Amino acid sequence: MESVRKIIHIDMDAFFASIEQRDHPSLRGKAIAVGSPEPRGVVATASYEARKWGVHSAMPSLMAKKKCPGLIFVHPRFEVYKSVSAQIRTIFQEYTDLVEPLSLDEAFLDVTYHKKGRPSATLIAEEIRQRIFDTTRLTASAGVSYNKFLAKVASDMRKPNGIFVIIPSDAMDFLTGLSIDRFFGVGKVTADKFHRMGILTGGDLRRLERPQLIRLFGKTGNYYYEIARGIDNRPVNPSRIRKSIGTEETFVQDIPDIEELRARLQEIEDELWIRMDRRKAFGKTLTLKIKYADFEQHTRSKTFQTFLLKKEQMNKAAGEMLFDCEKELYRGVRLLGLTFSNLNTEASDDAIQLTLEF
Ligand code: TTP
Ligand code: MG
Repeated sequence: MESVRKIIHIDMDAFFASIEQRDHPSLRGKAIAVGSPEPRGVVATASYEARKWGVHSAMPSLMAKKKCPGLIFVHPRFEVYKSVSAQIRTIFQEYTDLVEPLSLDEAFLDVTYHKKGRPSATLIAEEIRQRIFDTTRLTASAGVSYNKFLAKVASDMRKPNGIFVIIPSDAMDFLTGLSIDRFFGVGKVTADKFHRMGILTGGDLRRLERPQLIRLFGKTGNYYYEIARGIDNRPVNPSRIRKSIGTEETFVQDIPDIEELRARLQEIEDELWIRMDRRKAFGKTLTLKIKYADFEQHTRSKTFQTFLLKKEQMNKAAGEMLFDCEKELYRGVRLLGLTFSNLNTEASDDAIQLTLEF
């Protein structure tokens, strides 16, 4: 029999906002947004008091202010957020070396074999939450299960300051009733597609066969098939946070024609946008890679002041970069690739400057 793993997902509650409320007692109990109140600014995160009014991450500041007239905007202090992030990671490391951070405020821990000799993963998760609170005066929520997918979904179920455990024998029932929007790895684009097909819950998803899902979603169809059944064998990978997200395609035959290349680039753009969406990521730098028939490779990059929040912005930039290479394309193109870097999920100082264009 395969051994069952024990995975914990820890996610800090309203991370930036809670830190601001901790450090500025006058903000406690108030509806606050971390971000810039400028017309083009967006909310990085909102306190739970503000969320009651419908304010949430990535919402344009103007809209947030309309929804919650008393909303207080607070400027971000990245150095502080990073140092709290380091504090919680030090705590995680005391329990296991298998720690995979997903962003500043969340991580997976594989505690199947761990350093402390505690009898259960749930006890470890509770102990970690307590340790985080004692050290930082901030609350975290935890999900505990036998794989990453379920642990991640679970950590959202009792937020804030809660813990939720999914044992193997409960997983199917849990997933049957779970809204498809809450599935980790299903972004807004895919959720909308599922909705249009009448798939609203895990139970609905489970009615689709594997070949059908692969036809609809490519390789990711396998992932959807498996998570609907509570299967996720991805290991907790203690490498660092992803710095870029990209996709590329090698063509069966070299393509010398700009119109055809444009069409192929569009497919790559669609795929990249889905990948970004799945991880709730936005990027500032877009890189186009072109490999010619003779294997010579060129890249072109464009970096923007603010995150590209709209697909049309990405399409436009990618199209322009391809057009810049027009004179070379007659050589025949073997491969096209498109990558986003400078991601908001990274710990960069400008992660906050998610700014919308109107
Ligand atoms: P999240 O864990 O997604 O959100 P949160 O910790 O604020 O709230 P929750 O209680 O629901 O976990 O993100 C962690 C931090 O990352 C968040 O405090 C601010 C930042 N962030 C952005 O800057 N932009 C974004 O779009 C999102 C989603 C988060
Ligand atoms: Mg969080």
